[in-house]
Amino acid sequence: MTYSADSTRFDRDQTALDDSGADAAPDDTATGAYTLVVVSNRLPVDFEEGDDGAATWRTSPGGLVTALEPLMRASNGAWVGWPGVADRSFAPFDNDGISLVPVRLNEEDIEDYYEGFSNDTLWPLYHDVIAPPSYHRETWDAYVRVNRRFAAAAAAVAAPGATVWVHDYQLQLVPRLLREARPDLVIGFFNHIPFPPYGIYAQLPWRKQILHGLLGADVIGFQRVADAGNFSQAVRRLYGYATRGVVIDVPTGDNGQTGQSGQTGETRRVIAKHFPISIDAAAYEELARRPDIQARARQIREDLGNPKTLMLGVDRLDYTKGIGHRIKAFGELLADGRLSVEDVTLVQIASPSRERVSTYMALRDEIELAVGRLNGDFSTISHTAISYHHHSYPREEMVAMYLAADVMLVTALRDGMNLVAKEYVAVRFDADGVLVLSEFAGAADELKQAILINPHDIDGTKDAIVRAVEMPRRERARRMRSLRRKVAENDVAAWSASFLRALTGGAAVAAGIPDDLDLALQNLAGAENVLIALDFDGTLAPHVDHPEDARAITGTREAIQALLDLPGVRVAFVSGRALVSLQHVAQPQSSVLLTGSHGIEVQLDTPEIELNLVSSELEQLDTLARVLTSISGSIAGTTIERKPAGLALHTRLATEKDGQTAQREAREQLTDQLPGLTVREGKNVLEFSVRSSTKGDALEKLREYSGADRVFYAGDDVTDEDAFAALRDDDLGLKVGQGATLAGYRVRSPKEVTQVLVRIAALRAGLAL
Ligand code: GDG
Repeated sequence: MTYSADSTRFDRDQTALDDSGADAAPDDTATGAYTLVVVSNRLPVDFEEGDDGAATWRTSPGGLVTALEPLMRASNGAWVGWPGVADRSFAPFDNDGISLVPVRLNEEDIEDYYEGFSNDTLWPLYHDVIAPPSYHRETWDAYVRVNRRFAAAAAAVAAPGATVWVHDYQLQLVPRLLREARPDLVIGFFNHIPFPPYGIYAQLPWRKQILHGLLGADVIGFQRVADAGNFSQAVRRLYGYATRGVVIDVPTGDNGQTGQSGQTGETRRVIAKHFPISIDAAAYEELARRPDIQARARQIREDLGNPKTLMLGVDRLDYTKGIGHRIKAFGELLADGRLSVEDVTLVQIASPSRERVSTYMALRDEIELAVGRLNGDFSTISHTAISYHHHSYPREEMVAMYLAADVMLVTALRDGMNLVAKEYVAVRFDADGVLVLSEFAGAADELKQAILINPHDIDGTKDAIVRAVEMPRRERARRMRSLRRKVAENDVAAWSASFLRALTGGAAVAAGIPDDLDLALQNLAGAENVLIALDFDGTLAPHVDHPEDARAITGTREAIQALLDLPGVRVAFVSGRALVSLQHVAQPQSSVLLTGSHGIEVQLDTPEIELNLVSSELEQLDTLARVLTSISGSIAGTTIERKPAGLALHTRLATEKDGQTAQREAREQLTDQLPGLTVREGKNVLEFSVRSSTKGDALEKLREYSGADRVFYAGDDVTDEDAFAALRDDDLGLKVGQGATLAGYRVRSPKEVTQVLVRIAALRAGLAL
């Protein structure tokens, strides 16, 4: 098999994937049998060599295993990963009811793929270059080689049509490699660490190959909204693909080299969205309620001399965690006399990590020097300022420490999520303890009742620590209760379920209204003010060959009228069509609120269509018109069409060569002059828009305008995913038909949608049907 360093593609004349890890390849009995395959760098087990040289395996109880275990068992799942020991081959085996498929890594792979490219290039780059990333072509080659081996192992065990869920930055090429080898698979990817802003990501010499690799997935999950946004921006900047909210249109013919689609103009829809990871909150609480663990927590405090305040930091010894900043702030507080070593002790667990990477060796020296200095300056014979531990502890001991700690310090400079913050909250069933949390940790998006800090601001961090130490019991309890609700509602099972729901979502959809949907409708119908927002094509009206012929199915109009007749109900249509066209086909009653062109056009209880472009957008529109008019004036057969917030360049009547030239010219000049422009590619048409509005934006506007406290949204298309993404916990999303979705419910066709509308009206009117 041949491979070129600047491409992630397979050589097509070979049938097998990479066989350099053939000794790790699964045996025949396992091949192609699994309907759910998880792929991660490490298997969820630790290897131990018995005296007789035989392998024994101990489950490493990570959150991911806990979350996926029941699913894996129920759905015939396999886990593909490295068993954590170099140069050893193992046949696939069963551990605790899960099939494990080991991938072999030799010493060189570990050095170059894992310690090199993953941990010395991607890790610092993705964490905002807190440490300088290294860029070496040999380690990139190793990354590609090992990614191919993981993809080969996954492809070999996945059943036809199986779902494969790939995890984390070590395996970003796997989605594309898998798609090329096995187009039948449904492929998801989750990035556990941040995705950096374009200005930083752009440093990576292999930035296009990585994006191309990831875009092989159907759903790409991130921790934070901002991470997904950074990713979509990188895709726009480097490939020029159309992105709308969470949806990216990836041309199917693009080989990743040019960013241009093939001849067909066909695209594949990829969803890039945040799915914040969590923990098994109930399991942590259960441990915390154990009397022996509570006794241990008391013992810990006693052993430390019963300080008034015990502060705790728990981190892998990593430069992203801001351990140095924490120690500096604590040291200054002791020096200023705002805290005293008699009253306050900081316990710092720094679990050993990546000890062969030189940046980590230097970090350890730096931290241990700082701890030593601080203790030398401030500790007394009876009181130690920092109780520092460079080891790993069993989970029970961690829980006892969380229970013992009055203040938990999470001061990460950049962190995908930070599970320690969530674990601390889950453990504190006593509704006590204060969490000081860096706003640069993903957890800060959800845990807003923590004391949020910017760890670079040492004075601010010091003030936050003092505030935490002095916080009255009532405030502590109020904040902790609210934090606990967040973590309990969104535990790791909810996380994996929502990711997999978005990824797989329904094969054949049965006719009728399913029971769980009916229950949700009953719940919704009780809301004070409710907004019923509906996509039109494919949702109320079946798809037809000529868009102007689309009509809602019989009974829809009456159902909508019944809703309009009720107090506290507003009905809206949310369409991708231009409003004039929507009015033509839908012929809505006058009190129906209308939004068209994916939210660019709005008509709310007035005869006028609003199109509120701001002045910078009007200027862009002028530039756009100037560039396209000049291109179409000089290339025969090309025409331009004005759209509500943009222009389209049509090349249908031009020769193929002229058409391509016109499109290339337009792209090049406009990328240069208007980098923020949204581009959508269709068959023989290139559409540019100065506003990247989505149906999600439309829905937000309608929610605000109608003052609704609950929203119902029904849609069938991938552009409706933006609207589903904008729904809140109490809202109800209804997907019509098959395909990946973020909606909570699904029905088969417009016929069921009309039945649902009739049902809502009846429930609301107090009539049981
Ligand atoms: C990556 C992302 C994201 C630590 N020391 C011990 C120990 N731990 C456990 C903690 C926690 C886990 O390790 C660390 O998770 P974090 O989320 O804090 O950080 P990373 O390892 O950097 O994880 C991160 C995560 O992936 C998940 O997506 O949140 O942002 O960087 O569970 O409790 N556990 C035990 N002994 C120790 O000494 N038993």
